[in-house]
Amino acid sequence: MKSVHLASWAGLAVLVAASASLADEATVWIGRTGAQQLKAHAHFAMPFELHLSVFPALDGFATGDIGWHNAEMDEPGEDMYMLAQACDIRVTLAAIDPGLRVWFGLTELQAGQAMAFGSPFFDFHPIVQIPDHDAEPGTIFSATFVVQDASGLYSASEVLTLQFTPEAHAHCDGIDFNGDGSSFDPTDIDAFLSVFSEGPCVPETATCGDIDFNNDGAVFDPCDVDAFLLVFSEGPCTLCGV
Ligand SMILES: [Ca+2]
Ligand SMILES: [Ca+2]
Ligand SMILES: [Ca+2]
Repeated sequence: MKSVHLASWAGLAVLVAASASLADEATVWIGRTGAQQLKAHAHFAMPFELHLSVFPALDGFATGDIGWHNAEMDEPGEDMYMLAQACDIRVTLAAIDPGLRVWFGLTELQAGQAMAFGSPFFDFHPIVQIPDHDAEPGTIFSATFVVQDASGLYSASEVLTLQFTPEAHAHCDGIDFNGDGSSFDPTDIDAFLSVFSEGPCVPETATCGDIDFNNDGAVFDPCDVDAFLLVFSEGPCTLCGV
């Protein structure tokens, strides 16, 4: 089963790569300087926000949106030039923070391992993952990379540091609102609505949760009722039940 899941998210990553337009996608451009040194330039704002993972086999936050692409034009003003066809590009993961993962195909890269991009043209979309669903938005996770040329034509790049953070997202409480161990129980709806209207827990002897169900800090907010009812009907946790 696991291999089926892995294959399906690998396929999804390919789809992501195929559907994104180059003009506006997040890109790491790989070229060379006038002095024949490899150069990698990240063309996106950092820290790069990771969305909740859409990959069935990957927990937490993940993206395949960042394309690693050969430079497509010479830009003398940036000291950035296109690569020769003869080069053989490898990108080594030099270091990575705990809590961050980089997947190249089905392989989770370890520090010191390289992604083989080969000669231009290339456009690879390694998947970057923060597996901890509870990772705090704003926490920065870094990975550093070095670009090398196995053909020996170009010298190694300087270290490229990429920073990632989990996006702000709704994180709902459990729907066993009265804490009796029974979920998907209409009594929990009664209990939630009762406490929401400043009434007692249902049953009164139970200990109910707090009414900031979506944990956005706002209480006595109808959005918490909507979010509760949506999660109760097996929908996703959203900030306002939509
Ligand atoms: Ca319950
Ligand atoms: Ca809460
Ligand atoms: Ca709330």
